[in-house]
Parts: sequence; C-alpha cells; structure tokens
Amino acid sequence: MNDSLRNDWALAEVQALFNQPFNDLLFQAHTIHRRHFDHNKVQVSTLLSIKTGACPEDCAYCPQSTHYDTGLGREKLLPLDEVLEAARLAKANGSSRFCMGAAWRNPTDKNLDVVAEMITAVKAEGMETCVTLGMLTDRQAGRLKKAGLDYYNHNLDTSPEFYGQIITTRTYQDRLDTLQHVRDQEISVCSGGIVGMGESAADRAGLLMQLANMPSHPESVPINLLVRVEGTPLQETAALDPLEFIRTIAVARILMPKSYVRLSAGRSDMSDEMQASCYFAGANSIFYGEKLLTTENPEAVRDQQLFQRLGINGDETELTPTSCTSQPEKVESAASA
Ligand code: SAM
Ligand code: DTB
Ligand code: SF4
Repeated sequence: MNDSLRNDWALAEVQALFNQPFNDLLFQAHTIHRRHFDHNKVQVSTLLSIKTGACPEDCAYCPQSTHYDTGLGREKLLPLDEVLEAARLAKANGSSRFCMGAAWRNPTDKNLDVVAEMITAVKAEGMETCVTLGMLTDRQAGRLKKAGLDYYNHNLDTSPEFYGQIITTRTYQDRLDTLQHVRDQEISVCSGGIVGMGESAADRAGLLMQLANMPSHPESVPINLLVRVEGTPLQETAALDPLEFIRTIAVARILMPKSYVRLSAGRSDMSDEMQASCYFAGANSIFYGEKLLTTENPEAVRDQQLFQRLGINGDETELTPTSCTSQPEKVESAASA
C-alpha cells in the first residue's frame, strides 16, 4: 500500500478499515507502523495538573467540571518550584516530555505569563514541553511559542455529530480554531479524543477522519479510553469492547502513519495483553507515572515490567527510571503463570 499522507478520507473508507477482519487490520497497521517508526520504541511523557478543578466547561466525561460533583476541590495554580520539582522527577524516571494541564476554558493573559515561565524553566531542564490550557487566541499561541513550547494538547474529543451530547459550552469549531492558532505558530499539535463514551462506531470513525483530514496531521494523537468518574454524567456508560479499542488504535495508525499515537487515559482498566495489542497496532507513546491529571494511571513498575516483557525500549534510555525496581523473577513467574 502507498502510505503517502492523505487528508481526504471519506467516512465510508474509514469505516471499511474498521470493519476488516481483526487480523487483516492489525497486519496492515503494524506494517505501516514499521515503515515509519522503530516498532519497539515507545515515547514516554509525564502529566501534571498545574491547576485543578472548578472548570466552567461542561464536558460530560470530566471530573474537573464545576457542573458535576465529583469530590474534587478547586486548587490554585501551582507555584513554579513545585512544577519544576515534578519535572525533574519525571525526567529522572525516564520521561522525555512534561505535559502541564490546567482546568480552564481558556487562559487569561495573566495566567499565560505564569505558564510561560513554567515552560521556559522546564525546557531548561532538558525536557520537551507540552501544555493543555483550553482555547487559545492566535496571540496567546504566539506567546507560548516564544516561551519555547514544543506541543499544545487540545482534543477534538469525538465526532462532530456526537459532540453536542458531550459538551455544550464550546463548539467543535472553537476547537478547530484553537488548533489552527497553534499550527500557525509552528507549535506541534497534540490532538485526539476519547472513546467509550457511548458513541457509535460511525462516531469513532468520524473522530479519526476529522483528525486525519486536518490540513496537517497532528504530530501526536492521544486516544483516551473513558475513565468513568463517579459524579459525571458518563459514570454508568457501558464499557467499550477492548477489541474495538484496539481497532481504533490501528485505524489511527493507518490514517496518520507518521504521527505518534498515544495510548492515553484508561490504561489502568486495560490488561497487559490489551496494551500489548495496542503497541502492536501502532500505539507508540504513553503517559507514565501513577497519576494522569486527577485520575489514576498504572503504577510505574507495572509499565516497566510490561515493557521488559515486551522488549520495548530495550537497553536504551527511554525508560530507565532511578526508582526502577524491576524484578525479573516476578516477571518471569507472571509471564509463565
Ligand atoms: N481544559 C483543557 C481542555 O479541555 O482542553 C485541558 C485539560 S482536559 C482534562 C484534556 C483532555 O483530557 C480532554 O480533552 C479529554 O480528552 C481528556 N479527558 C478528560 N477527562 C477524561 C476522562 N474521564 N476519561 C478520558 N479522557 C479524559
Ligand atoms: C489527553 O488526551 N489525555 C490526558 C492529556 N491529554 C492531558 C488527560 C487525561 C485526563 C484523564 C482524566 C483525569 O485524570 O483527570
Ligand atoms: Fe474543563 Fe478541560 Fe475538563 Fe472540559 S475537559 S471540563 S475544558 S478541564
């Protein structure tokens, strides 16, 4: 197959990719993956919530929305020294990128001055930087670029058709506009979505089609599996079939062959075998460390052991944490159990 980059996918084509027999889909995705990436390498980022809770948006999945009672309090913007300490620890534990998230509809210019300082300081520690702060104007994106920002995360979340059932306080077009401002400032784009929110198969195909049909593919595509947080309207949503999640990763890999596909929220609920299948299907980045923004992520040692069992990141430096307590005997017995 010729995988020169395309941005003219039709929904029926994307659905046809999804609907292939599983083995055909995975074979195709993995073949494309090998053509563009070292298939045994996974990039590792660490997340930090720099401002938690009390967000005015009504995203139905989100524990930080002020519209739902999820037991999260309102926290102030973290001071620079705490952010730097977390970044240094993340670096020591093998992360190459530090992602800072704030529960804002959009940052004020004053907020941005503080975040710009954080970006510059984290970059000076020798890490790549990423922030997710909500909607941005073109000028604000320019301010972040000047501070040295490498990536901006802003997700489309789902298809345009399903979007209105999940968020009413900002439009799909608002999101596309922010992504355009980020692109215009030559900041790398991190944009993906969430599956398992009760959307249809056509919505999952529609989300990936939207991402792939942007004028340039996002450099990073996070695929989140809904974390069903108590108190949010989506807390009782039926779990997505794990094979359908793996198919979503595979189709993302085929549509956006040169993008990093990030296996994002929801890994705590995934078996090792499910995650291994995602890596085979083309996922090649993760969030590492016990916490995402407010919810849990697998323990670092579980990721280290899984990478070791899969031969991911081998003897090189991607994931050689100082706190690594790899236990070969335990791993072997787990593997042979
Ligand atoms: N407030 C900013 C925004 O919405 O752009 C940044 C932070 S927001 C928490 C970043 C992304 O996390 C959301 O776009 C969504 O895709 C993901 N997310 C939030 N809550 C989630 C959940 N319960 N399960 C899975 N993904 C979630
Ligand atoms: C993304 O797509 N997933 C990350 C990151 N971008 C910022 C966030 C996941 C958040 C999950 C819910 C929480 O921990 O609050
Ligand atoms: Fe706010 Fe972002 Fe959560 Fe939506 S996803 S409620 S914008 S923090």
